[in-house]
Amino acid sequence: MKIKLISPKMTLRPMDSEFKRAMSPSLALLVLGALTPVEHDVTMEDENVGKLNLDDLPDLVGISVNVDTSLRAYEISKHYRSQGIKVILGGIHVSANPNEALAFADAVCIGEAEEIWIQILSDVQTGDLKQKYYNARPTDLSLTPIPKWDLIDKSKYLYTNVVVTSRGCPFHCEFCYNSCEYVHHWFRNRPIKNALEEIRALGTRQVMFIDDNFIGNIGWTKEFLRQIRPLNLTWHAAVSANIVHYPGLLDEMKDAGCESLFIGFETINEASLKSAGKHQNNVKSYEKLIREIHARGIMINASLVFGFDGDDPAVFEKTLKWLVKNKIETMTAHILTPYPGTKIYQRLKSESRIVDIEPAHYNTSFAVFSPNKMTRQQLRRGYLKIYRDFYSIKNIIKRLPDDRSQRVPYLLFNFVYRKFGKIASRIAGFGLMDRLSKWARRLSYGIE
Ligand code: B12
Ligand code: SF4
Repeated sequence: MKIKLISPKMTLRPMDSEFKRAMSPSLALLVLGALTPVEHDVTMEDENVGKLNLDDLPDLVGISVNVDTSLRAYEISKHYRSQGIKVILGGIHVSANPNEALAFADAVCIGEAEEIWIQILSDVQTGDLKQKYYNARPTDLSLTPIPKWDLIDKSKYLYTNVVVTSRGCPFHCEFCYNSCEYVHHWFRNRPIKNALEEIRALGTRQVMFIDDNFIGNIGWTKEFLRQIRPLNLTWHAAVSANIVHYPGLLDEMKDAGCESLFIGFETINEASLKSAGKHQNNVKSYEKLIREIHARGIMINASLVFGFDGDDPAVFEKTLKWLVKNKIETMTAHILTPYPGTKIYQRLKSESRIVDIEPAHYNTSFAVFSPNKMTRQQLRRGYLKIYRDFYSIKNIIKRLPDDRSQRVPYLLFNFVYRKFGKIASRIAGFGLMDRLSKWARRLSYGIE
């Protein structure tokens, strides 16, 4: 069979550049490619880095869908189905909202695909495609294959060194898709030897771990760190703020090559944290955590959310001061967004507070609900302003890391990716993305 896998074009927030779309290919589709038996002819097209060829006639089309790409995915699906081609949709948004998605496709995959993809392909071949595919148990992650990287043109992406070592998260914050009931979210790690094999196959010494929570099982993380140390990698990962209780783990991370950590601080407002059910975070220990991380020469990407029930318009100025004072190297901010299927969606819906249902607005840069202590306009304006202010030249200079070894990657990210990202990404174009990132790595860490 001819199988075509598609990643629909994502929406950009006002502060985003084409770098966002070219950041990395869909790992989900590369995994599906790897799961596909060799007798099939599998291809992948990513609308984020080029135009889709919609004139072809594959036997099966598979599309990976997030909430903000859902309308485009449904459009693409409609096009193929009008020609009698079978379309299956999967991914986070479809898994959380299978009935909605099924109205636009022949079949949907709810949750992980590893244990059901072969069955789906065989059902297409025998003309017996079911409407819903759902793996009743959490996937055994030893079955996750090495992604089929040769499906894509690597030159079009900034990062083709992304690795997942786990699925799920031990926590279930109200606003996160990990709060959805649809499928198994409990935390699982891959066998260490599989993750190591994947890293070696990448052929690079710089790796981005894109797990929800790299420290979901600290025993596993410690053993993994011990085993990657001899590889002399530099790497980046996302961890929960409870890492403050494990200073020894931070030492081991630095020894194993950690350069930066993405941390979901979410808010410096205690009442807001409580309202989000984020009990593992403690605002009082945030500054200690930052000191511990910086002391080890690791940079911080602070993830923040604005619009919690405890937030009023003063939250933006307070947070900006806090970020600058603590010399946070990079910030990723979001307007609280009730993704359909999450606990917060159910709550805000029951309170009749969801006022914008345009899926393309669910990319965390729109106030799609009525906030508690400010207007939607105040929330959006404050969010746009904190981005502008945080990445102003004055504040980039004020936040310059004390650790000299971090200054080059710091300046590259702040200026080339954020401040002048729109121009820089246009100059780089899609064909030069990998060269740009190799150049950045060489300048920052002396490796490719
Ligand atoms: C890497 C990543 C990114 C990368 C995306 C790179 C890319 N081209 O895909 C970047 C940094 C660019 C990014 C951007 C954004 N992201 Co993001 N991202 C992730 C992250 C951390 C990992 C995704 C991943 O690759 N997982 C590994 C793969 C193997 O697992 P998987 O996707 O679940 O796929 C499995 C199944 O779902 C299924 N499957 C998936 N697709 C398909 C398709 C078919 C046909 C089938 C059969 C099966 C199937 O099979 C796979 C194997 O089992 C997730 C968090 C997470 N844990 O999923 C957030 C996440 C997907 N992102 C999210 C968000 C909100 C965004 C942004 C809007 C953020 C922003 N404010 O700009 C943008 C928009 C992105 C977009 N529209 O696609 C949300 C999505 C919420 C939602 N309900 O849609 C998530 C869940 C994070 C979160 N906790 O909120 N992101
Ligand atoms: S700690 Fe992060 S990944 Fe885990 S449930 Fe909370 S927001 Fe989601």
